[in-house]
Formats: sequence, structure tokens, C-alpha cells
Amino acid sequence: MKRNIFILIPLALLALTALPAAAEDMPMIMPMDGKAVTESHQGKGTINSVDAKAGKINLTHGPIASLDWPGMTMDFDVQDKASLTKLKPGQKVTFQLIEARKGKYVISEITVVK
Ligand SMILES: [Cu+2]
Repeated sequence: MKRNIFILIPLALLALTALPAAAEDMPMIMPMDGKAVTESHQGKGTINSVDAKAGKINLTHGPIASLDWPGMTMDFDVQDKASLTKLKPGQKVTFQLIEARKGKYVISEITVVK
């Protein structure tokens, strides 16, 4: 019986620490209307400029059918500024957009296409 405690306590601690970590991986946002949104939209584009300090990137992106957006050149805010530090103009990228607040889409993930 004493032995079980030594196994159960670390397991319980592990479960407690693993839960918030798993939740962070999911872009889960509560907009003003209280409705949970987890939907993300995938885009492809080419980098025109990067402002890592401001957390902004300018992309020329192709059409994003799930948002009914045509292709265009525009600035995006990025959730994680650190994700911009290695990005350079001219690189082709894929990215995920989430609606940070109504009508405001921000990049939640960005990956260079090789
Ligand atoms: Cu756009």
C-alpha cells in the first residue's frame, strides 16, 4: 500500500502539469459573445517584410477559401513574436490564421516552405 502512494502522487502531478500544456497547443479563444472558437484557416504566401519587434509580417497570400478571401498583400499580427525572428523577405510560407476578435485575424503558426 505504501508503494502505491509513491507511484500515484507523481502520476497525479504529471496529469496536473500535462493538462495546461495540452490546452496551450489549441488556439482557443473566447470572443466577446462568449462563444468558443477553435477554427483556424490555412494560407500560403510569400514574405514581403518582417517586423519582429512589433510582431508584424507583411505577406502576399493566395486565396483563403475557408475565409472567402481573395489573394492579396497585407499586414498580419502574429501571436508569437518569436516565431518571426528567423523569417526573411522572399521566403515562401504556410500559415494558420485564427480570429483573435471579431473580424481580426492573426497568425497563430507560420512555417517556411522548403
Ligand atoms: Cu489578406
